[in-house]
Amino acid sequence: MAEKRINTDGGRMRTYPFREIEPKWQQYWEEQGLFRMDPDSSKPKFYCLMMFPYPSAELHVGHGRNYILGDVLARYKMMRGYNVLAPMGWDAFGLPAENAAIERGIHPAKSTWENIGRIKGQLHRWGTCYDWTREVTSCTPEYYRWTQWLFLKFYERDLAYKKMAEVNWCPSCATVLANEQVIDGACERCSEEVTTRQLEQWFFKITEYAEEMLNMDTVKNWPDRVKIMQSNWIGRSTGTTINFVMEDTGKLVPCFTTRPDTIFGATYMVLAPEHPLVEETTKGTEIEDEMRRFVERVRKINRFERASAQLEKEGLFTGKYVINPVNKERIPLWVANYAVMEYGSGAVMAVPTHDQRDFEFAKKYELPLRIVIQKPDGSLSLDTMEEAYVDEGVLVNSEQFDGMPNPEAIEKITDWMEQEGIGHRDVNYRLRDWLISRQRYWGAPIPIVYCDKCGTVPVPEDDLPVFLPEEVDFRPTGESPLARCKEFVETTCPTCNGAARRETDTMDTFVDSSWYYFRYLSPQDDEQVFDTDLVNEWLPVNQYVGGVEHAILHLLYSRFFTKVLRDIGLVDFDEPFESLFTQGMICKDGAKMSKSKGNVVPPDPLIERYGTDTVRLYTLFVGPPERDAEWNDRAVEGCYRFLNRAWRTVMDVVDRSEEADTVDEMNEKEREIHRVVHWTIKRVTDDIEDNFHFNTAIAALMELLNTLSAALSGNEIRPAVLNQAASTLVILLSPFSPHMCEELWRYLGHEESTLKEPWPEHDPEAVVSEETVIVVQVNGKVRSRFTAPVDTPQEELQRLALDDERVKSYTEGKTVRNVFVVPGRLVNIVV
Ligand code: ANZ
Ligand code: ZN
Repeated sequence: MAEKRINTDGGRMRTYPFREIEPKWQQYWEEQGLFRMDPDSSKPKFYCLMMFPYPSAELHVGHGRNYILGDVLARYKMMRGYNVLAPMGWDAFGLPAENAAIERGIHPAKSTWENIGRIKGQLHRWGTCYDWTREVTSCTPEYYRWTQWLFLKFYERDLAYKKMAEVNWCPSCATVLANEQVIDGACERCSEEVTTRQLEQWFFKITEYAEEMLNMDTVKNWPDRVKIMQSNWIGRSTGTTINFVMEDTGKLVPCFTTRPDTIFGATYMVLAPEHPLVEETTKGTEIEDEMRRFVERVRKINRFERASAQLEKEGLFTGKYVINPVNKERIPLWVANYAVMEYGSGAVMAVPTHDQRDFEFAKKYELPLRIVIQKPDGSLSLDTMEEAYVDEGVLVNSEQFDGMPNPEAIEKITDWMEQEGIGHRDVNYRLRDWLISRQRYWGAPIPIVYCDKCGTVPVPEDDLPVFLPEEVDFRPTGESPLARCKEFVETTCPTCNGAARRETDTMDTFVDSSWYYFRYLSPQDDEQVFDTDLVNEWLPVNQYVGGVEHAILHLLYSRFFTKVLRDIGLVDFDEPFESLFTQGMICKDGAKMSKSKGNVVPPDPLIERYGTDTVRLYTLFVGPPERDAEWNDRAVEGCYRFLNRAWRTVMDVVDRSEEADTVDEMNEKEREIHRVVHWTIKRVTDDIEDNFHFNTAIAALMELLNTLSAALSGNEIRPAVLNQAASTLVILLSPFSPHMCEELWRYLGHEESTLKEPWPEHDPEAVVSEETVIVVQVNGKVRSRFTAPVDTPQEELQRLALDDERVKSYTEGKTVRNVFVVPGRLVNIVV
C-alpha cells in the first residue's frame, strides 16, 4: 500500500530514516516469501549459489562481500524474470567447534547451533535474502546420513578404500590431512607445520578422474586462474617409462622420465628411500645398518620439503649397479632424499648434466657427468659447467641419435624404445587420492564395521545413519574421542551378528561440502540423497560465488563428486558449477581481514550507525569485486552521504509529482536527461552482466543522481520526466541498497515490491552517442583521421587505427612496437 509520508519535522524527512525502514522491509520480504523458489513456475531457472559458511563465531565485513555480491545478483535475476533459487546452509562439522570444546568445555553441537543462530541474524541484517525453507545443516543426522550413504556408494564402486600410507599429520589438530589441505607445508586450518606419519587411512580414488578433470572446456565461465591452479594441481606429465635392469638379479627397475632424449647421459640411478628395492638390495650387506638409519632420517622430513628445489641433496650408495638398456652401460644405484615414492615409480634415472637436482647430487658425491644435449653454439663443456643445461639443443654422445634436435629426439628415442621393448610412453599425475579419514570427533562417522570373522563390513544402508554419540570425552589424549567411546565402538557385525568394532574415524568436512548444493533441491527428503529429476532440472549451478581459497580444495572435490554421481546414474551432467565468481579479499591495514590478525571489522556497529544499505553499497563500491580491497571505515561515510542525497532528491521529485502530467514531446533539456537515464540503464546492466562490475555500476548511478539533482534546481524539466528519471534511479539502485529503494518506490506511487518490477531496458535510440574525430599518428606525426563514437573502447580504436588504409602505408613492412590510445582523441603508433 502506498502510504503517505509522515511529516516528522514539519516538512519532510531530510535524512534517510534507516532504523525504521530497514527492519520493516526485511520482514516484508520474508513474509511475502519473495525469495522462495517457486517449483511450479514456468519462468526460466537461475540457480544462484553462495558458498555455505562455516558457522564460526561471527562474520566480519570481509565475509559480507561474498553474501552481498550474491544477493545483488539474485535480486537482479529476479527482476530479469527468472525463477531464482538462492538457498543457504551450514558447513557445520569441523575442527574449530571441536577445539572450542576442548578449550572451553562447550559441546561442539551447542557452539555450532549458537553460531548458526548468530550468523543467521547477521545475514538477515545485511538484507540478504535466501529461501530459508531449503536450509541444510551438515552436522544433522538428516544430512550426514546421506553423506554416509554416499560413502557406501563410493565403497561399492571401489572408489573408497583403506590403505597404509605415508600421510600428512598436523600435530596441533592431531589429525591427518589431505594433500590439498597442506599449504606450503603447513596445515590449512591452523598453519602448524605438517609432519609425516605412516598410518592406515581411508581414501577416495579421485585419481581415477584425473584425466577427465583436466578437461575444463565445459566450465568456461570460471576464472582462468582457478582453472590453471586446478590443472597444475592435477599435474599431468607425459613422458616415458624406461626399464633399467638390476645387474645381479636381472630384475627390471622401471623409471619415469620426461626427458628420454637424455638417456645416454644417465650416469647413475636414484631410488626413493621408501622404494622396496632399497631393503632388497642392501639386506645382509655391510651397508644395511647405515642404510636403515639414512632411510629413517629422510622419512621424517616432510614431503613438501623433500620435493622442494632448495633441499640439500643427500644420498647413499647401495653397492649395486643397474644396466642402462640403451647402451648396456653399468651405472651405480643410489638412494637419495630428493626422490619421492609417490611419483612415477620412485626410481629416477639421473642425468646430472641436464637436471639441476642430479647435478647438485653428482657434484657432491663425485659421480660422473656426460653431456648429451649440446648448446646450439657448441659451447657447453664439462670443465666450465656450473649448473645443469636444461634448454634445447642437439644430441651428442648418443650413438645413432647424434645431431638430432632434442625435441625430435624425445619422440624418436621413445619410438625406438617401444620397438625394442625397453620402454613405453607413459602419463603421470601429481594428483594423489583424497585422504578422507580424520581422527576427530566433530564429523560424519565413516559407516564401516570391523569384524574378526568377516573383516571390513560396510554398514547396511538401512542402518544409516551411524549416529555420532553426544556423550564423549574431549580431553586430548592423542587418541580420537570416538575411539574412547565404548558405546560407540562396540557393535555387532551386520553380516554374522558377532561382536565387532566400529570405525572411529570421521570424514573430512570437505566430503560434506562436496554435495550440499544437490540437497538444496529436496532438503527434507528422508527417502533419498536428493531428487535426481529436480537436480537435473536445476543444475549445473548457474552462478557460484565464493572465495578463491577454495580454488583447489572444495571446487576440485565437488567436480569429482559430480562425475562419480554421474557414473552412478544419479545426475546427468558432468560439471556442478557452470560459472564461478571468486571475489577478492577484504583487507584492513594492508592485511587480509581475519580474527587471528586482530583486524576484523564487525558489520553490526556500522549497520547501527549508517544502516545496512550504506554498508552494502560500500562493500560493493570498495573496488572491482574480483580484486582484494582495503576497507576504510571513513569511506563508508561517503556512501552514506550518497544515499541520503538520493533520498532527498527522490523525495523532492515525489513532491513535484503531484502535478505530473504526460509529456508528448520532450524539450532539449528533457531529451538530455532522457539520454542520461538510458545511458545509465545500459551501463548498469552491462556492468552487472559483465562479471559483477558492481563498483562501476554504482559510479554510474552516482552520476545519474548528479544529473537528476541538477535538473531539480531549474524549472525546465517537467515533473513527469523527473519522475521517470527518479523511478529508474530507484529501480537500478534497488539490488544494491534494497531497503531504501523499496521505501522510495512506494513514495513514487507503486504498490508492489521493486523485486517484482521488470528490470528496465534501455532505448537504443536514446543512447546513440555523438561521434568524434580521432587523430592517428605514426611515430608522432599525424598521418590520418577517422570518426568514431565518443565512447569507443581503447582496443577498438587501436584496431580501427591499425586498419586505416593511410596508416597502413606507413606501417607496412615495419614492426609495430607500441600503440598509445587517448580515448576519444588520439592513437599514436610507434613502429
Ligand atoms: C631424467 C631426466 C633428465 C629428468 C633431465 C629431467 C631432466 P615432471 O615434469 O614433474 O613430471 N622424477 C621422476 N620420478 C621421480 C620421483 N619419484 N622422484 C623425484 N623425481 C622424479 O618430472 C619428471 C622428472 O622428474 C623425470 O624426468 C625424473 O627426472 C624426475 F635432463 O628423468 B627426469
Ligand atoms: Zn562379522
